[in-house]
Amino acid sequence: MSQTVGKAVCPYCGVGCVVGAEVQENRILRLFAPKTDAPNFGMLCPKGAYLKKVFVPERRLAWPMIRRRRGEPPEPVSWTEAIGTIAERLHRIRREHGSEGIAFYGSGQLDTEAAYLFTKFMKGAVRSNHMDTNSRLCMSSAVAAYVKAFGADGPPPCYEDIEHAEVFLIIGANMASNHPVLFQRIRKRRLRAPNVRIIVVDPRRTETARFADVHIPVAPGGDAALLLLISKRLAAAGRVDLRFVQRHTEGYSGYLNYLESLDEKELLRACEVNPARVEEAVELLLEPARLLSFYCQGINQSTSGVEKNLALINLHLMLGEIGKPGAGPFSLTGQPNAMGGREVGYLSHQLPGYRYVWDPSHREEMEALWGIPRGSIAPQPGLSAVPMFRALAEGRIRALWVAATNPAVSFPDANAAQEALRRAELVIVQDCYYPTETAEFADVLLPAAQWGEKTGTMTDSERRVVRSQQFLQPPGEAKPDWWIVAQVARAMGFSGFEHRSAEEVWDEFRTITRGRPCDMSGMTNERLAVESLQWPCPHPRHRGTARLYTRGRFPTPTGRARFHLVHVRLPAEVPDPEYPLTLTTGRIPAQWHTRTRTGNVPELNAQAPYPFVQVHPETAQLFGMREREWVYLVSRRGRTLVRVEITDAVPPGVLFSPFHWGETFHPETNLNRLTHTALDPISEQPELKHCAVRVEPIST
Ligand SMILES: Nc1nc2c(c(=O)[nH]1)N[C@H]1C(S)=C(S)[C@@H](COP(=O)(O)OP(=O)(O)OC[C@H]3O[C@@H](n4cnc5c(=O)[nH]c(N)nc54)[C@H](O)[C@@H]3O)O[C@H]1N2
Ligand SMILES: Nc1nc2c(c(=O)[nH]1)N[C@H]1C(S)=C(S)[C@@H](COP(=O)(O)OP(=O)(O)OC[C@H]3O[C@@H](n4cnc5c(=O)[nH]c(N)nc54)[C@H](O)[C@@H]3O)O[C@H]1N2
Ligand code: SF4
Ligand SMILES: [Mo]
Repeated sequence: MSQTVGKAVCPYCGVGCVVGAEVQENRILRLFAPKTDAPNFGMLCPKGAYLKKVFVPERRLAWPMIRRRRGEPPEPVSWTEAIGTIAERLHRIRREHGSEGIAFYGSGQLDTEAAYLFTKFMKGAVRSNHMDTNSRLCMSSAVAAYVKAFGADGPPPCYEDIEHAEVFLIIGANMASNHPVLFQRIRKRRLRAPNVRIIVVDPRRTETARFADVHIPVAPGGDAALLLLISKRLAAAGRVDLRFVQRHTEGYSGYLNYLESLDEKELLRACEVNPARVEEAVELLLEPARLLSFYCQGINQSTSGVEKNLALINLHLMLGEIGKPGAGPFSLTGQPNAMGGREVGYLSHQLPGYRYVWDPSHREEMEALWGIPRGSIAPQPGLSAVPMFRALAEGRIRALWVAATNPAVSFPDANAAQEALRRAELVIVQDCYYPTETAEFADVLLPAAQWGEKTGTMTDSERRVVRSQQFLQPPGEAKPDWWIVAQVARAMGFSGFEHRSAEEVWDEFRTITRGRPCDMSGMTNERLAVESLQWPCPHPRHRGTARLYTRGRFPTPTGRARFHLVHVRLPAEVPDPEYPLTLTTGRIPAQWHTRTRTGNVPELNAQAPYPFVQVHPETAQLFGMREREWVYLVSRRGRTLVRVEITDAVPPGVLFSPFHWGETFHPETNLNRLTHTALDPISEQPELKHCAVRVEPIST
């Protein structure tokens, strides 16, 4: 039997490692990391290395299914029936409630082809801007801050900057756990260049923090105060790149006045940090050195996430540490195609190619490109994720199509999210696994081909666009996501969805980016078949762009980057006598989100078998908690079961628990029953990182 070799981007984190597979008779014989392929050059972390084990036939959603009556199990149907039912019911809802009765909630795990066609379907054909994704819970604050400061989204640096950086500032990111292959590059850099220094800002002493020269255990939510304090000290010491500031930025003098007006003691109190640690960080930054910052959910998932991002960007602008090798503020993307989703404009205020629904010229351009009548695209942004679920609960939105995400577990205030799904008139769930917690609420289930089973394109954290080739046949009737949405669109009578392959979808999308900041028009299918490229890449002979803003010109009206004033704000919910502890949430190395995939891999489950909570010894003593005991964590909104792990890696009064285990693990586990839906006012990203809780024994 002939053996073939295929390559596909790892379906987990935004590092975007390329994984090779030797395949025979539709089975993977061996996985490997190709030595010459960027960005991982032969490296994989355990999640990527165990991908062979995720093909568990009995856990796959392999046929379309319809649930005839709520409360009864769904039954397999043909694609014709599933698509016909969806088309008919969506048409009816549109007739009775208007286009705005229909919403879509997607994911950074869809490939670009699928995310683009869903955007075209919702915003161009259905004409509802109620389209949002789990990226709202993930990076919307980072996106908003990049746009505010630089005029456009997109991380300016690239991975290779790791090999040029002299000081790393890793803030609100546990890279050793969540971007492990990239962190491996930082480790190597540190070991090879003894002058390199690493500062880690995280309330917990994580694996990442253990590798740091300076670990600053900031109080949960205290990052803006800390960054302002560091910036104030550096400005006072004259450590400002005045040439850069004067030539390439605006708003500095106002910012400097503001920094000078701040009271150091108040800032210290707000971030609750030992002054000696701040001093150490300032010392490391005093001498000019290439500064590369990595950041993620510890500063994004906050009611002042945009401001925290801006505080960090201000620091880079002040030091002139951007647009040159080894420098820049690098927002890490979480999911493999979160960046691609940004490019196709899948958030409720966006259109493809970094265009916006509120800009009349952008709407007109898209209407012309899509060949739809002028005025088709609604001018108001749709509802973002949290308000969308609220509208669903209140009956203002009637139908929700969910693809490649499991909001019953990953959404803040999961009780309320589940109630919204329960109240919906129509829920469509498109996934590759079954059962999932969200599938329990589905009226129609659509089986998606998964990693290795389809051809598609994704963009990683460094703007690198990588093509994955199909090397396995999907099980049963499972189909690529782009095919599914195209079929539904056609069944509804919309034109512009006649594509016959992922390549045809890509060709349409890439031309739409022409002239835009994320220009990918030079990335032809022929090129992507043999190489990966970083945007902008504006013509077929262009070699792609490793770094943005190397000439100090920014896509703002004046060409300058902008300083913004940043305020110190408390998290929305802080401890009180009834709920005396701060809960922060996140991830661990061996599990991926809601475990639909990693939960099938024995080797990964063995490393992380149960939901747990990290508790400081003093807190454990105060509240009578014992090691390995099962307890309830309780907030104003709900409760969940966790096992106690006593460790001084968390500060007193702060608990940490990962959100990986939902109700399919145990009916009483789902950490997001505790979290709340307070939003950042600019990005509308929810504050998943902080809520107030208490601990209860399981006997009550
Ligand atoms: N193994 C694994 N890897 C993953 C994922 C996964 O599920 N599993 N998910 C992927 C996705 S989608 C994403 S978005 C990324 C997320 O990657 P990260 O952002 O690194 O992940 P988190 O664990 O959510 O949060 C990071 C850290 O923020 C800290 N933190 C909490 N509150 C604060 C605060 O107020 N300030 C600061 N400075 N830090 C704080 C937490 O202690 C935690 O260590 O990971 C990606 N990689
Ligand atoms: N408390 C708390 N909650 C959080 C976070 C936190 O830090 N703390 N982080 C938030 C963040 S940053 C994120 S990104 C979200 C992640 O949360 P989710 O998006 O819910 O995470 P997953 O479990 O990865 O869900 C992806 C689903 O898509 C399916 N899937 C995988 N590949 C494909 C595909 O190719 N096609 C289709 N159709 N389906 C596919 C999987 O089987 C799975 O059911 O969680 C958010 N929730
Ligand atoms: S580092 Fe991320 S992309 Fe690379 S193998 Fe691990 S999970 Fe996959
Ligand atoms: Mo994420």
